[in-house]
Amino acid sequence: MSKMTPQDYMERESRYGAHNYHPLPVVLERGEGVYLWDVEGKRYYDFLSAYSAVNQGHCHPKIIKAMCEQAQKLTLTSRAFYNNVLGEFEEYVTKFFGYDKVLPMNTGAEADETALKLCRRWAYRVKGIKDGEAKIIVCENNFHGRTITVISMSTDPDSYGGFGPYTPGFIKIPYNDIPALEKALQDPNVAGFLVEPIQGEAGVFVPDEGYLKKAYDLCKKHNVLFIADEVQTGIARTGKMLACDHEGVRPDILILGKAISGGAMPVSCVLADDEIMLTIKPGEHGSTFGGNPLAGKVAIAALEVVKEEKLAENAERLGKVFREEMRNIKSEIIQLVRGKGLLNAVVIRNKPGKTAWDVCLAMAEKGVLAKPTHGNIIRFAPPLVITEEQLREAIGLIKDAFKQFE
Ligand code: IF1
Repeated sequence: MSKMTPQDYMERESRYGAHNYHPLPVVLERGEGVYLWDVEGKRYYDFLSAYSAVNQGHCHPKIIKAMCEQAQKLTLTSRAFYNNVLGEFEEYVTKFFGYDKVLPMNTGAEADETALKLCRRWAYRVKGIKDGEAKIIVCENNFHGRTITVISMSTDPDSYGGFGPYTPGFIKIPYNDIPALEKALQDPNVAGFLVEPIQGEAGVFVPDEGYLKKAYDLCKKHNVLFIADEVQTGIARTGKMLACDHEGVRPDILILGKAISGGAMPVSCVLADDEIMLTIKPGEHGSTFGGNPLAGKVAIAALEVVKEEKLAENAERLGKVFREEMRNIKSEIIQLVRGKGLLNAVVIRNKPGKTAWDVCLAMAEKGVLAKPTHGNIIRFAPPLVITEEQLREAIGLIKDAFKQFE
């Protein structure tokens, strides 16, 4: 059998796999730290980090060691029985983020669904809203996952189109709009406000300074739960452990995923205090893999890495370097650069042959991987372990790619 070409890999995926993605034509085989190598041995800087799941860098030795050790002992018991790791993870993660309790799940969407169920249950059992009448406020251009209820909150036809009928009970308001939130909160049946502290998928929309705090205070005034989806913005990505930390906001329900496992395996969770968390009784929610021992050990290691390697501080410092350097690029196709920490985006003035996709292809050629969102926005999110030297080398390659479009 002759060696497979990249084309062979891509054609095999097309033949046997669903066509629910349109990847960049790069076939990756190995990752280490900020680097990825394709099947032909070409090295790339990873500037997507699997959509911020690999904040600790690819195959971090500490995380992989924890994973391998546990994998040889016990991977899954289900929650039908206790195990010796789940409690260790629960204690570690609740103390790490400062909440009474955690409900462990696997994917971000499952964690968002769990948060919605907790919010509705709290509405009926604690706030006293009539059963079945609870409403949850969400923002336009949100992204919280791909399940039917989650896309029922979406305003993006690519996310919700052709998948109806939809789950009722959501009020959609503009993002970063306090008066709109205040108006929506007049409805006594509102139980929660679900928001991304920065809208990642929408194109790294950073709200006005003070937006999160004002929103939080308004929710408290109306006895409404402030629910932060930090699946993408959490775990040091924006220069603080949580994006809400930039404004000193402590969400009533905190949703985490992605980098809580360092990208080694799917781990997500929801954190809340007892008044909210204990409204779900035994047998009323769960998941086969949620809280499995392997996930627990991996997540503890992944969170230890964030602290030990001061990833938030690194993201804060190098994010400023990145935005300054990108803003110095004189290019007619760069409309603006925005972001926080190492979650950044460049908005492209798409022209024929000079689209964000073309730029991403050119950057891949130069050895930097990033992918456009919404057609003209390129998200730049390298692993948070990146050094200044590596960042500056990558920026040089990015600048070279942009030069092709002058
Ligand atoms: C895809 C987007 C990013 C998320 C937030 C929950 C979830 C996500 C804030 C759900 C997931 C992923 C999903 C992935 C691509 C990626 C993505 F472009 F889709 F929107 F990052 F921006 N909350 N985001 O960002 O977590 O169930 O995927 O574990 O679906 O294409 P998940």
